[in-house]
Amino acid sequence: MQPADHALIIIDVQNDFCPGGALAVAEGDAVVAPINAMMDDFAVKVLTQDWHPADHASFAANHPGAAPFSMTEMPYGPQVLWPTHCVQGTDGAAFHPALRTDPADLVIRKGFRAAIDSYSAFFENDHSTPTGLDGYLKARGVTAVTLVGLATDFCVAYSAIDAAKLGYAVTVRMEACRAIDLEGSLDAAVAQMREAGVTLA
Ligand code: VGL
Ligand code: ZN
Repeated sequence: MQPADHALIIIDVQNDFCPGGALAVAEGDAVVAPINAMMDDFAVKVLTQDWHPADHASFAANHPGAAPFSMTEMPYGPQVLWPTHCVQGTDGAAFHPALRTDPADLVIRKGFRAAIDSYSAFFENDHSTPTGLDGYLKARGVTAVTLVGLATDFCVAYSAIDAAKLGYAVTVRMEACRAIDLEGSLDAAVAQMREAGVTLA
């Protein structure tokens, strides 16, 4: 059992990020078994859920002529244009059916504002709009977080770096994560996490 002030944050283990999904991560479903096994070791357990309206600005389909995985400029900076994924209320947005969700204390949804994407569980992609997770964890006396889930190089990495900036002791359990790996994004994310003081286990 981990100390009571140590939370497990399970990032986006949703059907669309698993094989057969709209933005499938290779072996995305391989994270389910290790995550299920870890859950009972943590006093505080949080699930995040990518949760977009159909008109979300991160979808290539909402930018005429734009190809999925191309880049665009948003008011808050560069943004990858993704295949349409995790649309609110769809099966693709649901958690993987084998993921244990009953033990979770909190489900935090992100990316629900049409004009702004949110990779991190703490802040949207403008790096300033909070999701509320920091307040929740601080109110529960959490000082350390372990992150697992999908995808290593986007939502897990952004969440880990934000958590470190917010003062948490941060561990990413790499065996319980899988990456999209878009043009070297995994290597870059690993370097940025190390730079931020994140422990990669
Ligand atoms: C994610 C791209 C778009 C993720 C979410 O969970 O890593 N990646 N939306
Ligand atoms: Zn998304």
